[in-house]
Amino acid sequence: MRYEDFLDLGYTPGEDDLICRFHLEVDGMPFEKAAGGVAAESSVGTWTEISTFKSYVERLHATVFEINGPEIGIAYPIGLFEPGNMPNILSSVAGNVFGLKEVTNLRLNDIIFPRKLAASFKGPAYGIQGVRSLLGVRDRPLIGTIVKPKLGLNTADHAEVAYEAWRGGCDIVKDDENLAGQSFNPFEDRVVKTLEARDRAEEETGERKVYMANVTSETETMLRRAEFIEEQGGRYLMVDILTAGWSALQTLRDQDFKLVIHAHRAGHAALTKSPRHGIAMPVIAKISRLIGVDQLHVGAAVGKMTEGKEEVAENIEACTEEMHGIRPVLPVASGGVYPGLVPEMNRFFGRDFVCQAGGGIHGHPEGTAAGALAMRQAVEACLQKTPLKEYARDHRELALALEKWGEI
Ligand code: RUB
Ligand code: CA
Repeated sequence: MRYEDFLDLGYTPGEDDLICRFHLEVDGMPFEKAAGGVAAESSVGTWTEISTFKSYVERLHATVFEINGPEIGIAYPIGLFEPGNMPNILSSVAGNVFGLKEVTNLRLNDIIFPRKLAASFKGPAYGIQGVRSLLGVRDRPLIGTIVKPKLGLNTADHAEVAYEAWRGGCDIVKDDENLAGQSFNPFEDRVVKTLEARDRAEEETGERKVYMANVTSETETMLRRAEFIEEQGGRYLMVDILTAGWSALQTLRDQDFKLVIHAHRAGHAALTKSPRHGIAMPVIAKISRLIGVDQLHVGAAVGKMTEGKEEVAENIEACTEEMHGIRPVLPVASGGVYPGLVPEMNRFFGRDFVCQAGGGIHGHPEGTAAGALAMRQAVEACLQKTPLKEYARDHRELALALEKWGEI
């Protein structure tokens, strides 16, 4: 088959096709031929016609079925893929194609998994409703923090910062993405001491609190760490899905630990930041959801990171839209969040999200507990539909936060 043979604009994808939508830019080859080239290289073709090609192979070829300017749609027959094998699927649809010489830019903007292929993955064990039941918080956004400074604190101080955050009003405390088992704060000791702090905070506040220890590591170590969290009475783990890798994530999910999986996406911008090349965040979100994370960073829309509202809305949709009955993933808003942003985030995200702030809590003039309380007050003000400034009149912690960081 020649590249041109992978093009059929009259083709209507069937329910067993996997569909990918790409943004494509070409140099030195007609656009349609290059589009066919992408379909060829990501399915059964190569750059020249070959004598080993059998007629029965043809039923597996991908088809360019849609071209709208630089946007193309490709349908892949399900038989091309091994069920339950995410690396295999991505080695096809997001593999060699990025390197073709005539393809100057290529971005995988969307992926739609057929039901049968989706059913070969576990999906989230908890998802939005599971997390809400676990925490016993039904009617408001969850409030989370990252222990800061992100690296360097010793174990006792780490646990103390976590305790202060819970005491002040956080539901969730997490490690940062690059904290693992460094010598200044070893993993097991940290889990033990931070869970002790959690128990203390639960007793004092009467609220359910959770700690997300970062297990990101080589896969075997990661599994041992997850097991350790479970043994110690933890309820959550966090993992950097991209640096750990899809295969490791799948292995972690497939153990069926009784732990909620929080997915950090550190490194995603290397794939997602260019609008013309790479892999879009909704694709990463759908892959993570299929494999089975329960909550995922989607951007804050109004914080310190580059993604604007339109992009974050697409990320949220990928986490929550109907997807063959697979549980929705809880969106986590993070990156430069502080109390003054909460009303805008509330309008944008609705109630089902984790409002997560590091600097915006630990940077409070009166410390971590006051910072957590200010965040809680901002959320309460929104639930009562009271403007922050008005609420701040008799909520000192919120007033101080607004004074330091302002609001939008
Ligand atoms: C937030 C934080 C998050 C990143 C990435 O800290 O540590 O890991 O910002 O977030 P702070 P995302 O609140 O101090 O900015 O993946 O959501 O962009
Ligand atoms: Ca971080």
